[in-house]
Amino acid sequence: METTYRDVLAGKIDPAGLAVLDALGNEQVHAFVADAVRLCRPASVKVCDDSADDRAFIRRKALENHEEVALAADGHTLHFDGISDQGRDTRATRYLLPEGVTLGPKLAAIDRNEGLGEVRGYLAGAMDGKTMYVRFFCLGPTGSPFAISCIQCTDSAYVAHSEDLLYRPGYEQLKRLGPDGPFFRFLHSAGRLDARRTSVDVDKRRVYIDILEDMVYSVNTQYGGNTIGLKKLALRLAIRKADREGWLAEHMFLMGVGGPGDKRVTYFSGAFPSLCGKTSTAMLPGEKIVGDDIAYLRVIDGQVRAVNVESGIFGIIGNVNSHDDPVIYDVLTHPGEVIFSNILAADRRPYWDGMGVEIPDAGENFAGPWRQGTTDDAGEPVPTSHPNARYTVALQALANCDPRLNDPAGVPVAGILYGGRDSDTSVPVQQSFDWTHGVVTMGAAIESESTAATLGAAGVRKFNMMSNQDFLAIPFGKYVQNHLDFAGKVEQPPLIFATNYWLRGADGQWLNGKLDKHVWVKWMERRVHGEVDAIPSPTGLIPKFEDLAVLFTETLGQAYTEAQYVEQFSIRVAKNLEKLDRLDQHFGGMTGLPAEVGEALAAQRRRLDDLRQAKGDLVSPLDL
Ligand code: SPV
Ligand code: MN
Repeated sequence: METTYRDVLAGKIDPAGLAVLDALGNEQVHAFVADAVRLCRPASVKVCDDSADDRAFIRRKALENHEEVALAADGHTLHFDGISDQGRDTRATRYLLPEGVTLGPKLAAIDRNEGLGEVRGYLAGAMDGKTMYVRFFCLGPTGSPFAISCIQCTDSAYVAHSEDLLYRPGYEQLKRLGPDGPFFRFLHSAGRLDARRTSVDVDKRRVYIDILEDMVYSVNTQYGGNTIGLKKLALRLAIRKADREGWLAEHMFLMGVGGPGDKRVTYFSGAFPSLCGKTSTAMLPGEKIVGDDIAYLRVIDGQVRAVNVESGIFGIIGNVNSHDDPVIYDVLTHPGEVIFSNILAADRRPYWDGMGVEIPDAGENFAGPWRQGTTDDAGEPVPTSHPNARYTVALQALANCDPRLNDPAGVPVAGILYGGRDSDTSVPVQQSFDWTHGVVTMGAAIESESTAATLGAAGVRKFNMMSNQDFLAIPFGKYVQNHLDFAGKVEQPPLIFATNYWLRGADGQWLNGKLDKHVWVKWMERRVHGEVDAIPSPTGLIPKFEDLAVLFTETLGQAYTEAQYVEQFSIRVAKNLEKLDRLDQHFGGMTGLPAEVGEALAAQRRRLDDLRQAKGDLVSPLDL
């Protein structure tokens, strides 16, 4: 006789949990949960609905399981990931490739049957003696055309707890969808744990994406980027769904920028590779944050609208201090629900590098017991906190959270920022001539320069298409085509801007202050409303000096000189031509790129060549 999901769950789940599952009346859910139980063999199964009780249960379990420890402030907890489990593992992350499907040469894939055998082999019996938590969440606001239902099965109460802070509850929504309600599914096990409750078998860490089943497997890891199903694992599935349905799933923040006298709010989305200023832009003091990491964009009634997929922040904590990041610092230093990860705890208080307070002599951090001067196996000093140490909070805890965070219709997107990082090529801010020019020369051409502190050799430049390249689940050429097509359906597509906060002068000093980005954002807001003019340059439309002078005074209370303007906004013609050479090489390695890419780059080259002939390698904005 065939075994039913009830047979599989018998003895592992209480009647209340069974009733929660039954009430969905969705056989696909039953099949998914039963398969996870049969494979991972947990000792018990806890099915949670959207109730406050179940959320409290998960928080308690994270402490009881010692996956988190309570810190002194009410609601603060600390979680450690293993010393070699501190980031997204791009090498162990692969698409399970079904026969006859091609994803292009750039995407890491493994034959589906082979990959399933491997990852399901690691998951077999992985929850022995543990509880499996079954959670329902929603990507995007519930009851919205953007919404995607999700189910997470995990043996980590830390993962389940993080998701409570980062996502909207999704049980009732899935129930409303009825017997055929579709959903993304995520199965995770942290695997064997050591005394610190961190994953032991990280050499067998795998994140495998099954595009046939809209499912992601994750095993032998705890770090959020590898385990929190709804974050980067779902983004990969969403990119494919968006491709099928004609919308965009992007690695973007969403923010509301105030207009003159704060009488209007204009919404922008922005894609930046890490360490290029993404969070600090989304968190600019006085503006409103909708989201800091992932946005879905759709054309609704002829207008581009977007939602934050998430409702919380999993943010880098390094260098968060009361001076530069007052809003988030305040949340991290007052009672309220916060999960700290991979920082230093001393006397049950959290400390991290760049916090702006005195660091105690000793405590425990991501690497174990720690003292000032502790070195690792290679003799290198162990930092106070890991460079990728993070905080997890709900957006509602932030004083600057936008009131439209949960609006089912999303917010209208008036502008899109693409932020790169280079010391010598791109002006601090410019606007594209049109949608295609922006998609090709700004979005698809985001380039960032590594910094000595984080990525080894300084000054190594890397392209990162729309800063979404790590998560692309369709061929690169198709992805660019989708962007080009997206705005074809709208009368007034969002304006596209490129930023570069990282220019240096001949003496090696930064050319811009940390808060200058606030002026650039205000300038974009004025551009959207046609209130300031711009100067055409070969690479885009740049601000006029007199507008920036006014905005520097209004926004930062600072004077801005013509000499500063000239140094920052001169067109570095030779350097821009070098970037085009690098881009030609980069795109040359891709197949199926739309013809517009080559055309837009060729036109940019012609404009730069013409300017070089007429005025040389470096041209002042006053000479354009
Ligand atoms: C990023 O690396 O872009 C993050 C953190 O937002 S992770 O969850 O690891 O993706
Ligand atoms: Mn991210």
